[in-house]
Amino acid sequence: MLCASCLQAAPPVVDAIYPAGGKRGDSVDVELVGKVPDEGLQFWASHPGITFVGTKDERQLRLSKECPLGPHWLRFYNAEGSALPQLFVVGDMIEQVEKEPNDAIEELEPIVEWPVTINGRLSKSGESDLFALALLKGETFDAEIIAYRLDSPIDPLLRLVDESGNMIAWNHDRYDSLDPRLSHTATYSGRHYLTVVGFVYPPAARSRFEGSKETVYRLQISSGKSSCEYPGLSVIAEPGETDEMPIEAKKGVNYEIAVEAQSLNSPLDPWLEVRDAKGKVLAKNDDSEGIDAALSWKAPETGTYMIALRDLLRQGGEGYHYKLSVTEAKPSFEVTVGDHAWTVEEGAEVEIPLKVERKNGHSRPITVTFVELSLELDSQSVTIPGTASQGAMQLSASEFTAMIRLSATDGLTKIQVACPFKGATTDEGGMLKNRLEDFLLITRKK
Ligand SMILES: [Ca+2]
Ligand SMILES: [Ca+2]
Ligand SMILES: [Ca+2]
Repeated sequence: MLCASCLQAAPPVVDAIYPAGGKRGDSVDVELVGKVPDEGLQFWASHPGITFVGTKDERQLRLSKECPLGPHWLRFYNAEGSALPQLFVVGDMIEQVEKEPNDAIEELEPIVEWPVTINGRLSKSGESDLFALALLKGETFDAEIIAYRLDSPIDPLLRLVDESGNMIAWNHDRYDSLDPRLSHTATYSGRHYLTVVGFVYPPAARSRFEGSKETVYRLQISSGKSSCEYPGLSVIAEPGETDEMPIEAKKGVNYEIAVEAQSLNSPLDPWLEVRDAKGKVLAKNDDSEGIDAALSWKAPETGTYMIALRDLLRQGGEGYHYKLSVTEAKPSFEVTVGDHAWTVEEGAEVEIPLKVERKNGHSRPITVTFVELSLELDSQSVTIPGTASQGAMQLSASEFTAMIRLSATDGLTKIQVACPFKGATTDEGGMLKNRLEDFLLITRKK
C-alpha cells in the first residue's frame, strides 16, 4: 500500500553529489543524485566547515574559508538509516560547471583559462566531454581527473587532440589510481582539445564509453611542471646508462624499493634490479603495478647489495629524472569494518564484525575500543589474539543516534578502524588512504 508516511519512512539514497566539489569560501548549489526525502533529513560532514542548507527548491553546501583543502566525507541520513557517504572535494582554484553540449569540437564554447577546476558529468552512455585550450608553442599545462577516487563508477581516460581530431597525447591511469593525469608542452600555437571519456568500472565484457547520472568528475587544469623543476632528483644522463646504488641490508628484513619517474613527468620508464656482491640478480621489478617501479625484497644475508636502475628500453638524457627510495618494511596492521552505519531498535544489541589484516609478520594482540563517545552507549573493548584475523564488538543501542569511532592498538601503534572505500581521502603526507573512520549508529524508538 502506498501512503505519504510510508514514502517518508525510507532512508535517503545518495549515489553522487553534483558538482563533486567547490571552492573554499563559496556556497555551491548541488544536486543529490538518488532519492532524498526532505522530511527529517540530517547532514554530517567530516569537517565542520561544510554545512548543508536544504529546502524543496534549493540544496546548497556552504564551504567556510577555513575548510581544509582536499576530499571530505558527506553523509545524509534520517531516522530510518543512512545513505552511502560521498566524497566532496574542497579546492582553492576557480570552479566551473561544464556546459553541454560539448561532445564535439564544433559545439565548443569559449577557451578554458587556467588554473581552473571544471566539474563535469558523463551523463549517458557514449558521452564525451571536450574542452578547448589555446596554447602557445612551448607552453606547458597539466590536467588531472578526479573521478575513480571519488567512487564515481567509471575508469576515466584523458585525451588531447588537435583541431583535426588527431591524437596528440593521452593518459589512462596513474601509478596510484585509475584516474588519469596528462602534462603536455605544445608543439604548435593554436587550439588543443582535452577530451574526457570513461570506461565502465568495475570492468565489463563490453568496452565502450560509459555514463550515468552518478558519473561525476573533476578536471583540474593548471600550468605544468617539467621534471627539471622538481628539486633533488637523480638522472639517467645518457642512453644505455645504469645507475648503481649500494645498500647495507640485514638478514631476513623486508625492504620496499620504489622509483618515481613518470609521476614526476620524467620520460624514464624505470627498470630496477637488486644484485649481490658478485653481481648476481636477486630481484627485479616488472611493470604490472603501474608505470613507475616498485620492488619488495628480503635480504638473504646481512651485507652490502647493489640496487641497479636503468631505463627499460635503455634510453637516457637530460630530463630522465627519478627519485629512488628504500625503506625497511616494518610489521603493521589494519582493522576494518564492512559497514559504515547501523540502524537498530532502542535497547537492541549490535554486533560489529572486525577484520584484521597483518603485514610483514605482525603477530601482536590488538585491542579495539570505542572513542569519541559523548553519549551513553554501553560498550566494551575487545582484544583480538595475535594469531587471529577477525573479531567482533558488541554494542547496546541507547535512545540516541550517534557518530562513533573505533580505535585499535597493538601496544605500540594506535590506528583508527576504518570502513574501506574505493574513494580517496588524504593523510598529512598527501597519500591515498581510502577509508572512512566515522561510523553512524541510528537508534529507532520501539
Ligand atoms: Ca558532460
Ligand atoms: Ca558531453
Ligand atoms: Ca583510467
